[in-house]
Amino acid sequence: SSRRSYEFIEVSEPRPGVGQVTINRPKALNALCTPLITELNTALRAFQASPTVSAVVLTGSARAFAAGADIKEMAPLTFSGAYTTSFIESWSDLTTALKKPLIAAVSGHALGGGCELALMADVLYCTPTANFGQPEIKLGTIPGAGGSQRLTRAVGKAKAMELILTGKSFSGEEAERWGVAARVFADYDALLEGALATAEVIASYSRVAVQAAKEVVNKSQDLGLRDGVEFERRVFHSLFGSEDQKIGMRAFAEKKKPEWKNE
Ligand code: CO8
Repeated sequence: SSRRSYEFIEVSEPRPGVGQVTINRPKALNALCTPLITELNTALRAFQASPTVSAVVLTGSARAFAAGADIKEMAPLTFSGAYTTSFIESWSDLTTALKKPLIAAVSGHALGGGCELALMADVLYCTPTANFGQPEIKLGTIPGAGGSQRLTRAVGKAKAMELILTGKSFSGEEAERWGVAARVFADYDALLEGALATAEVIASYSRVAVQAAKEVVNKSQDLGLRDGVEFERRVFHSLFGSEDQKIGMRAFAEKKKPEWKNE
Protein backbone atom coordinates (compact mmCIF):
# COMPACT_ATOMS: atom_id res chain seq x y z
CA SER A 1 0.00 0.00 0.00
CA SER A 2 1.15 3.55 -0.57
CA ARG A 3 2.97 5.02 2.42
CA ARG A 4 2.17 8.63 3.14
CA SER A 5 4.14 10.46 5.72
CA TYR A 6 2.23 11.86 8.64
CA GLU A 7 3.31 14.22 11.38
CA PHE A 8 1.00 13.15 14.22
CA ILE A 9 0.14 9.51 13.51
CA GLU A 10 1.85 6.32 12.40
CA VAL A 11 0.20 3.98 9.95
CA SER A 12 1.05 0.34 9.33
CA GLU A 13 -0.34 -3.03 8.30
CA PRO A 14 1.07 -5.26 11.07
CA ARG A 15 -0.94 -8.42 10.24
CA PRO A 16 -2.63 -9.83 7.16
CA GLY A 17 -5.82 -7.85 6.62
CA VAL A 18 -5.19 -5.52 9.56
CA GLY A 19 -4.43 -1.80 9.46
CA GLN A 20 -3.12 0.10 12.47
CA VAL A 21 -3.14 3.80 13.28
CA THR A 22 -1.04 4.90 16.24
CA ILE A 23 -1.58 8.42 17.51
CA ASN A 24 1.89 9.85 18.02
CA ARG A 25 2.04 13.30 19.54
CA PRO A 26 3.83 12.41 22.78
CA LYS A 27 4.75 15.96 23.80
CA ALA A 28 1.06 16.84 24.21
CA LEU A 29 -0.11 13.42 25.48
CA ASN A 30 -1.69 12.86 22.04
CA ALA A 31 -3.96 15.92 22.33
CA LEU A 32 -6.13 16.00 19.22
CA CYS A 33 -5.32 19.16 17.30
CA THR A 34 -7.14 19.79 14.02
CA PRO A 35 -4.21 18.70 11.78
CA LEU A 36 -4.06 15.42 13.73
CA ILE A 37 -7.76 14.78 13.13
CA THR A 38 -7.26 15.60 9.45
CA GLU A 39 -4.46 13.02 9.27
CA LEU A 40 -6.59 10.46 11.08
CA ASN A 41 -9.43 11.01 8.61
CA THR A 42 -7.02 10.64 5.68
CA ALA A 43 -5.55 7.42 7.09
CA LEU A 44 -8.97 5.89 7.76
CA ARG A 45 -10.16 6.81 4.26
CA ALA A 46 -7.05 5.13 2.81
CA PHE A 47 -7.76 1.97 4.85
CA GLN A 48 -11.39 2.07 3.72
CA ALA A 49 -10.21 2.14 0.10
CA SER A 50 -7.45 -0.45 0.61
CA PRO A 51 -8.04 -3.88 -0.94
CA THR A 52 -5.66 -5.47 1.59
CA VAL A 53 -7.18 -4.13 4.84
CA SER A 54 -10.33 -5.57 6.42
CA ALA A 55 -10.21 -4.21 9.98
CA VAL A 56 -8.41 -1.36 11.70
CA VAL A 57 -6.86 -0.93 15.15
CA LEU A 58 -6.57 2.59 16.58
CA THR A 59 -4.24 3.12 19.51
CA GLY A 60 -2.03 5.67 21.27
CA SER A 61 0.86 5.04 23.64
CA ALA A 62 0.97 3.22 26.97
CA ARG A 63 0.71 6.63 28.68
CA ALA A 64 -2.02 8.25 26.60
CA PHE A 65 -4.61 7.23 24.04
CA ALA A 66 -5.46 10.92 23.74
CA ALA A 67 -5.68 13.58 26.49
CA GLY A 68 -8.48 15.42 24.71
CA ALA A 69 -8.98 18.05 22.10
CA ASP A 70 -6.09 20.50 22.00
CA ILE A 71 -6.95 23.00 24.75
CA LYS A 72 -4.34 25.48 23.54
CA GLU A 73 -5.90 25.47 20.06
CA MET A 74 -9.42 25.91 21.45
CA ALA A 75 -8.65 28.57 24.06
CA PRO A 76 -8.95 31.60 21.72
CA LEU A 77 -11.89 30.28 19.64
CA THR A 78 -14.98 32.48 19.44
CA PHE A 79 -18.59 31.39 19.07
CA SER A 80 -18.86 32.88 15.59
CA GLY A 81 -15.57 31.33 14.53
CA ALA A 82 -16.44 27.85 15.83
CA TYR A 83 -19.98 28.09 14.41
CA THR A 84 -19.12 29.31 10.94
CA THR A 85 -16.21 26.88 10.48
CA SER A 86 -18.24 24.00 11.99
CA PHE A 87 -15.41 23.34 14.44
CA ILE A 88 -15.33 19.60 15.39
CA GLU A 89 -17.76 18.59 12.67
CA SER A 90 -15.03 16.81 10.72
CA TRP A 91 -14.61 14.49 13.71
CA SER A 92 -17.86 12.83 12.69
CA ASP A 93 -16.15 11.79 9.46
CA LEU A 94 -14.34 9.20 11.55
CA THR A 95 -17.58 7.34 12.12
CA THR A 96 -18.76 7.54 8.51
CA ALA A 97 -15.50 7.31 6.53
CA LEU A 98 -14.75 3.80 7.71
CA LYS A 99 -17.24 1.01 7.01
CA LYS A 100 -14.69 -1.56 8.14
CA PRO A 101 -14.55 -2.40 11.86
CA LEU A 102 -12.48 -0.08 14.06
CA ILE A 103 -11.03 -1.41 17.31
CA ALA A 104 -9.78 1.15 19.83
CA ALA A 105 -6.96 -0.06 22.10
CA VAL A 106 -6.92 2.39 25.00
CA SER A 107 -4.10 2.67 27.55
CA GLY A 108 -3.48 5.68 29.78
CA HIS A 109 -5.46 8.90 29.36
CA ALA A 110 -8.60 8.96 27.22
CA LEU A 111 -10.06 12.28 28.30
CA GLY A 112 -12.52 14.66 26.69
CA GLY A 113 -12.19 14.31 22.93
CA GLY A 114 -9.95 11.28 23.56
CA CYS A 115 -12.76 9.52 25.42
CA GLU A 116 -15.17 10.55 22.67
CA LEU A 117 -12.82 9.20 20.01
CA ALA A 118 -12.59 5.86 21.86
CA LEU A 119 -16.40 5.75 22.10
CA MET A 120 -16.64 6.17 18.30
CA ALA A 121 -14.85 2.84 17.79
CA ASP A 122 -16.82 -0.34 17.09
CA VAL A 123 -14.96 -2.35 19.72
CA LEU A 124 -13.20 -0.78 22.70
CA TYR A 125 -10.41 -2.63 24.54
CA CYS A 126 -8.39 -1.07 27.36
CA THR A 127 -6.03 -1.66 30.25
CA PRO A 128 -7.40 -1.74 33.84
CA THR A 129 -5.61 1.54 34.60
CA ALA A 130 -6.83 3.40 31.52
CA ASN A 131 -8.10 6.83 32.57
CA PHE A 132 -11.38 7.73 30.86
CA GLY A 133 -13.40 10.86 31.48
CA GLN A 134 -15.24 13.90 30.17
CA PRO A 135 -13.52 16.71 32.12
CA GLU A 136 -14.79 19.54 29.87
CA ILE A 137 -16.91 20.98 32.68
CA LYS A 138 -13.69 21.87 34.50
CA LEU A 139 -12.69 24.00 31.49
CA GLY A 140 -16.00 25.82 31.36
CA THR A 141 -17.40 23.82 28.48
CA ILE A 142 -19.10 20.51 27.64
CA PRO A 143 -18.30 17.43 25.51
CA GLY A 144 -18.40 18.40 21.85
CA ALA A 145 -17.67 15.25 19.87
CA GLY A 146 -20.58 13.05 20.89
CA GLY A 147 -19.62 12.29 24.51
CA SER A 148 -22.95 13.30 26.03
CA GLN A 149 -24.74 11.03 23.57
CA ARG A 150 -22.44 8.00 23.22
CA LEU A 151 -21.38 7.80 26.88
CA THR A 152 -25.03 8.06 27.95
CA ARG A 153 -26.01 5.22 25.61
CA ALA A 154 -23.06 3.18 26.88
CA VAL A 155 -23.46 3.58 30.67
CA GLY A 156 -27.01 4.91 31.12
CA LYS A 157 -28.22 8.34 32.16
CA ALA A 158 -27.44 8.13 35.89
CA LYS A 159 -23.74 7.40 35.51
CA ALA A 160 -23.27 9.60 32.42
CA MET A 161 -24.88 12.59 34.15
CA GLU A 162 -22.67 12.15 37.20
CA LEU A 163 -19.51 11.77 35.09
CA ILE A 164 -20.21 14.73 32.79
CA LEU A 165 -21.38 17.07 35.58
CA THR A 166 -18.44 16.32 37.90
CA GLY A 167 -15.75 15.73 35.27
CA LYS A 168 -14.67 12.74 37.33
CA SER A 169 -12.56 10.07 35.61
CA PHE A 170 -13.35 6.37 35.45
CA SER A 171 -10.88 3.53 35.15
CA GLY A 172 -10.50 0.89 32.47
CA GLU A 173 -11.68 -1.65 35.01
CA GLU A 174 -14.90 0.35 35.50
CA ALA A 175 -15.23 0.80 31.74
CA GLU A 176 -15.25 -2.97 31.37
CA ARG A 177 -17.66 -3.51 34.26
CA TRP A 178 -20.06 -0.88 32.83
CA GLY A 179 -19.99 -2.32 29.33
CA VAL A 180 -18.06 0.55 27.72
CA ALA A 181 -15.07 -1.70 27.07
CA ALA A 182 -15.49 -5.18 25.66
CA ARG A 183 -12.36 -6.48 27.42
CA VAL A 184 -9.46 -5.38 29.60
CA PHE A 185 -5.87 -6.55 29.18
CA ALA A 186 -3.14 -6.49 31.83
CA ASP A 187 -0.82 -4.01 30.10
CA TYR A 188 -0.23 -2.10 26.87
CA ASP A 189 1.57 -4.96 25.09
CA ALA A 190 -1.18 -7.46 25.90
CA LEU A 191 -3.78 -4.85 24.90
CA LEU A 192 -2.27 -4.22 21.48
CA GLU A 193 -1.78 -7.94 20.90
CA GLY A 194 -5.42 -8.57 21.86
CA ALA A 195 -6.69 -5.83 19.56
CA LEU A 196 -4.61 -7.07 16.61
CA ALA A 197 -5.70 -10.67 17.24
CA THR A 198 -9.38 -9.65 17.20
CA ALA A 199 -8.83 -7.59 14.06
CA GLU A 200 -7.23 -10.65 12.44
CA VAL A 201 -10.24 -12.81 13.34
CA ILE A 202 -12.59 -10.23 11.80
CA ALA A 203 -10.33 -9.99 8.73
CA SER A 204 -10.67 -13.76 8.21
CA TYR A 205 -14.40 -13.39 7.44
CA SER A 206 -16.28 -12.19 4.38
CA ARG A 207 -15.86 -8.46 4.04
CA VAL A 208 -19.44 -8.20 2.80
CA ALA A 209 -20.84 -9.90 5.90
CA VAL A 210 -18.53 -7.94 8.23
CA GLN A 211 -19.63 -4.60 6.80
CA ALA A 212 -23.27 -5.63 7.10
CA ALA A 213 -22.76 -6.76 10.71
CA LYS A 214 -21.18 -3.42 11.66
CA GLU A 215 -23.96 -1.54 9.89
CA VAL A 216 -26.82 -3.35 11.62
CA VAL A 217 -25.30 -3.14 15.12
CA ASN A 218 -24.68 0.60 14.66
CA LYS A 219 -28.28 1.06 13.56
CA SER A 220 -29.40 -0.19 16.97
CA GLN A 221 -28.04 3.07 18.40
CA ASP A 222 -30.30 5.18 16.18
CA LEU A 223 -33.49 3.18 15.70
CA GLY A 224 -36.22 1.87 17.98
CA LEU A 225 -36.41 -1.91 18.44
CA ARG A 226 -39.15 -2.58 15.87
CA ASP A 227 -37.45 -0.54 13.13
CA GLY A 228 -34.07 -1.95 14.09
CA VAL A 229 -35.21 -5.55 13.84
CA GLU A 230 -36.85 -4.80 10.51
CA PHE A 231 -33.68 -3.13 9.21
CA GLU A 232 -31.64 -6.13 10.31
CA ARG A 233 -33.97 -8.54 8.52
CA ARG A 234 -33.76 -6.52 5.27
CA VAL A 235 -29.95 -6.56 5.38
CA PHE A 236 -30.02 -10.27 6.31
CA HIS A 237 -32.23 -10.95 3.28
CA SER A 238 -29.91 -8.95 1.05
CA LEU A 239 -26.94 -11.12 2.03
CA PHE A 240 -28.59 -14.05 0.21
CA GLY A 241 -27.59 -12.05 -2.86
CA SER A 242 -23.92 -12.28 -1.94
CA GLU A 243 -21.49 -14.85 -3.29
CA ASP A 244 -19.93 -15.26 0.15
CA GLN A 245 -23.19 -16.50 1.73
CA LYS A 246 -23.20 -19.33 -0.81
CA ILE A 247 -19.49 -19.98 -0.26
CA GLY A 248 -19.85 -19.98 3.55
CA MET A 249 -22.84 -22.28 3.74
CA ARG A 250 -21.53 -24.65 1.06
CA ALA A 251 -18.19 -24.92 2.89
CA PHE A 252 -20.03 -25.78 6.11
CA ALA A 253 -21.93 -28.60 4.38
CA GLU A 254 -18.71 -29.89 2.79
CA LYS A 255 -16.76 -29.54 6.07
CA LYS A 256 -14.23 -27.27 4.34
CA LYS A 257 -12.74 -23.89 5.15
CA PRO A 258 -14.56 -21.16 3.19
CA GLU A 259 -12.50 -19.21 0.65
CA TRP A 260 -14.18 -15.81 0.65
CA LYS A 261 -14.44 -13.82 -2.55
CA ASN A 262 -15.64 -10.66 -0.80
CA GLU A 263 -18.46 -10.59 -3.31
N1 CO8 B 1 -4.54 19.87 25.02
C1 CO8 B 1 -3.32 20.43 24.83
N2 CO8 B 1 -2.21 20.04 25.51
C2 CO8 B 1 -2.33 19.04 26.40
C3 CO8 B 1 -3.58 18.40 26.64
C4 CO8 B 1 -4.71 18.85 25.90
N3 CO8 B 1 -5.94 18.30 26.03
N4 CO8 B 1 -3.40 17.46 27.59
C5 CO8 B 1 -2.10 17.49 27.93
N5 CO8 B 1 -1.44 18.44 27.23
C6 CO8 B 1 -0.03 18.81 27.30
C7 CO8 B 1 0.29 19.60 28.56
O1 CO8 B 1 -0.06 20.96 28.38
C8 CO8 B 1 1.77 19.37 28.70
O2 CO8 B 1 2.43 20.22 27.80
P1 CO8 B 1 3.72 21.08 28.29
O3 CO8 B 1 4.76 20.05 28.64
O4 CO8 B 1 4.05 21.90 27.08
O5 CO8 B 1 3.26 21.86 29.47
C9 CO8 B 1 1.95 17.93 28.21
O6 CO8 B 1 0.77 17.63 27.42
C10 CO8 B 1 2.04 16.92 29.32
O7 CO8 B 1 0.90 17.09 30.16
P2 CO8 B 1 1.01 17.24 31.76
O8 CO8 B 1 2.31 17.84 32.14
O9 CO8 B 1 -0.24 17.92 32.24
O10 CO8 B 1 1.00 15.69 32.19
P3 CO8 B 1 0.48 15.06 33.56
O11 CO8 B 1 0.88 13.62 33.52
O12 CO8 B 1 0.90 15.91 34.71
O13 CO8 B 1 -1.14 15.17 33.48
C11 CO8 B 1 -3.31 14.92 32.40
C12 CO8 B 1 -1.86 14.42 32.53
C13 CO8 B 1 -4.08 14.65 33.69
C14 CO8 B 1 -3.94 14.17 31.24
C15 CO8 B 1 -3.30 16.45 32.13
O14 CO8 B 1 -2.42 16.72 31.06
C16 CO8 B 1 -4.65 17.00 31.76
O15 CO8 B 1 -5.49 17.21 32.63
N6 CO8 B 1 -4.89 17.26 30.46
C17 CO8 B 1 -6.11 17.85 29.97
C18 CO8 B 1 -7.22 16.85 29.96
C19 CO8 B 1 -8.50 17.48 29.49
O16 CO8 B 1 -9.05 18.37 30.12
N7 CO8 B 1 -9.01 17.03 28.35
C20 CO8 B 1 -10.23 17.51 27.79
C21 CO8 B 1 -9.95 18.61 26.84
S1 CO8 B 1 -11.44 19.41 26.33
C22 CO8 B 1 -12.02 18.44 25.10
O17 CO8 B 1 -11.49 17.43 24.76
C23 CO8 B 1 -13.24 18.97 24.51
C24 CO8 B 1 -13.72 18.04 23.45
C25 CO8 B 1 -14.62 18.78 22.59
C26 CO8 B 1 -14.82 18.08 21.35
C27 CO8 B 1 -13.53 17.75 20.68
C28 CO8 B 1 -13.29 18.73 19.64
C29 CO8 B 1 -11.88 18.70 19.05
